[in-house]
Amino acid sequence: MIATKLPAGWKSIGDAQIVLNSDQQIVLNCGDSQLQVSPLANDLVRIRVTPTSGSQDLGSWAVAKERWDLPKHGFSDDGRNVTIDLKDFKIRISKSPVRVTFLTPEGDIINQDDSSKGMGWDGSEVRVWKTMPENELYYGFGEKTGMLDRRGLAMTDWNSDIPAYTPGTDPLYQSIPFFLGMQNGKFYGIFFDNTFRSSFDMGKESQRYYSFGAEGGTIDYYFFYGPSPKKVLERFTELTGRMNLPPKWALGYQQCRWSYSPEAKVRDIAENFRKRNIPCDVIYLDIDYMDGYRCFTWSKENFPNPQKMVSDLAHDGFKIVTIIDPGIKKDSTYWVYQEGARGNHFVRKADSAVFIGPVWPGDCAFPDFANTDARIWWGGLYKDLVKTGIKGFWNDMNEPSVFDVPSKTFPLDARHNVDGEVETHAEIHNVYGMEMARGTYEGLLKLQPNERPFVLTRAGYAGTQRYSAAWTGDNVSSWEHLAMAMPMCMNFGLSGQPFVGPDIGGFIGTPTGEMYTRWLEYGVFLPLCRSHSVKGSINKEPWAFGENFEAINRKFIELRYRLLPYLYTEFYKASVTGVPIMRPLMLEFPEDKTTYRIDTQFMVGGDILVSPVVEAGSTTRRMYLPAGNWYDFWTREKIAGGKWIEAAAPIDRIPIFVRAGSVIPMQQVVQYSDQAPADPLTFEIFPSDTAHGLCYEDDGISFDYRKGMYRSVDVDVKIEGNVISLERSKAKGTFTPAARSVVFAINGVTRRPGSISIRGVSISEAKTLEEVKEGWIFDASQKCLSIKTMDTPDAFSVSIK
Ligand code: MIG
Repeated sequence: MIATKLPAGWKSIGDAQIVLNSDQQIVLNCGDSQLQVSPLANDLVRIRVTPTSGSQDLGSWAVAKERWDLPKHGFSDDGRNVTIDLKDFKIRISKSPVRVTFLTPEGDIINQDDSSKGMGWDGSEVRVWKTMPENELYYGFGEKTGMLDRRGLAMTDWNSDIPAYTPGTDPLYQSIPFFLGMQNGKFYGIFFDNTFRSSFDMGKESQRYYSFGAEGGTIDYYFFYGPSPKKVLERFTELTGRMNLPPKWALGYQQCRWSYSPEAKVRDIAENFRKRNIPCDVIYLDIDYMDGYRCFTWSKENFPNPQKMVSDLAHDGFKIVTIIDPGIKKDSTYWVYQEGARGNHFVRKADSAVFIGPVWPGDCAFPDFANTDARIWWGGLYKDLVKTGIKGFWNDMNEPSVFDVPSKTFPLDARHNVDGEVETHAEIHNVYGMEMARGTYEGLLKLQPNERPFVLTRAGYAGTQRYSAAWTGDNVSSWEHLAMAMPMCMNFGLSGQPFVGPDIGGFIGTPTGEMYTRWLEYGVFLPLCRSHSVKGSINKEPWAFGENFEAINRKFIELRYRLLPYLYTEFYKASVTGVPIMRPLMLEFPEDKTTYRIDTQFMVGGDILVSPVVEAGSTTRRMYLPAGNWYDFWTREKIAGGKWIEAAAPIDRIPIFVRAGSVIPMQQVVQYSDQAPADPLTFEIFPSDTAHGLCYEDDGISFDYRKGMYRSVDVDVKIEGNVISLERSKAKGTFTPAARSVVFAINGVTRRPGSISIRGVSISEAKTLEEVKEGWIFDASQKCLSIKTMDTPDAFSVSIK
């Protein structure tokens, strides 16, 4: 036996003595402990080590899918090694010492336990050590500051409220113990499902191995094999759940501040948006709308008639989102406190008295969101706000954050009543925020069963995307933060949470007009597009920096609205695949090594590449275009990729490229998402020899799409010599938009067409498309041929000669 070299005090897993193989599980009895290997799919296995004395599997907060159609596995035991064969990979376990190795079907090692350390524990701590190949990179890990690739870094998972965090701050608000490992474009994933304070050391301590572990609980992890990164993410989000399709308005521009108050200020902000023709869907109310920070109340003084205000603003297309914190003011005359106390819904200390800690309202009690009854009670509290017309809810401070105590949170031995089972705060801490968001989400569903909830949470754990969007907390108005928000959001997306964004413009501090505009220019491409700012800061609305910047800000927010059909389609795809909307380049181009460490460029969906400007005073941007052909979104010029370029980036432009071969659905500018239906619906076509795209639509608000009330069409274009043929598929689904036009704008067309026919009938050239129901125009300077017709549900083709 090889001597184990664990840290002093650590005990290694013992040798395997008895091996049992069944359809569900392979169990290796290893002295004091037991190694359980559970294949769940051909590319997914769960690895668990428990004491032989028995430890119940109490279930997981993260796992959404408990029952799997178990794959058939091959099994062999040659005395030294146990080998388990799955279709996509195999697992080899040496018995003495017990070490786990994952291999491709051909026998190449994907990932293996460190030979000298393996798996072990010390008291209540558990840890797994893995060999770290020289050329392996690591992504994901939830919400982390710093760069995209995490190799060489050590990170902790412990939900923490750290305002004005810096690029070195760790941990932050969310804990998602999942990562992707990648060598040469081949990916695996590991999800360490342990809610205790945990840590990942990805080569900081040693370049020879990496490790992950926690201060309690068991070794319990899932191993996913791709090798494609999208396949890993699809499987990971099958396990932990996917974002539900949000209401379409949540994709609009969102304006926040701590705080817009009183009512006159909120109305003034709304008026400014409409007067200035800057599109906006959402205005947030931060903590000052409440009566003394009491959740679920209104300040009578500042908001005397919330119902009237909300309905007036709704009339102008605004949706109001209010903040709700977990801290419930300890006030015997306050109904929420009374109900919580009476219902026994609050977290208790080890001595069983209700835990009281100070936050905004002063001394507070905190709902025990780990308890089903408490969550149901909590969900019901939203009733009056929903009746008032509030459309979404923003759950803050739910790490949980507590003022004036060194730990900034509950005592670790505080007690949560997990439906009869008492668990300590040490175990529940990292899921407290997720369970708050869950209580909110499920409560809203109960109050309005056929309306998609919008919840935004600060804290979370793996799986929070099932209930809520997320933002990256209290960032800073600096170029460093402007740049860092990109890898932060991308790693969030690679951890199962696609609906993310930072406070655009920076929360704390004072951006220059240039910085605010540069931030917004790419902010409009983020899944969550929200400006926010701290109390006492300068104004940070899109018009706050003078007319020149205002005009640019308007143009970019308009661009987001023009792109709504594309963004909504990408949201829909993310809700069914788990592949994020905002993507690092390597997710689309895993074969291209240059993409592996690109932090400040990103893809929106599969087809649009955005290269923000991240420095003051720049007018050009050195950027990487991955292999293939691209179109410059601004000039429509075609350019070959696979190289670094210096792209023009004057203050009113950031480089945006569209992948050749794509079709991007777009629409006219509207002032809010549901102001008017898309008309015309425009398919911007960027051909290579072919082009393909999809447009998904539905009513934008209800769950009827799940019953088939949606409309999805494919557009396929083929170019052969001088002939372009376009096929619009038959519309799928039963959702029927009002009669409208559709425009196909084919870019890169150099020759004026001789004849065009649609549905077999020839159509004529027009002067402008606005005035005709059907016709075409050719813009030689833009190399763009635009064809307009009625958007009928049947399949039809367009032929251009
Ligand atoms: O202790 O509600 O991250 O977005 O504006 C600060 C006031 C509490 C922190 C949030 C921030 C919000 C602020 N909150």
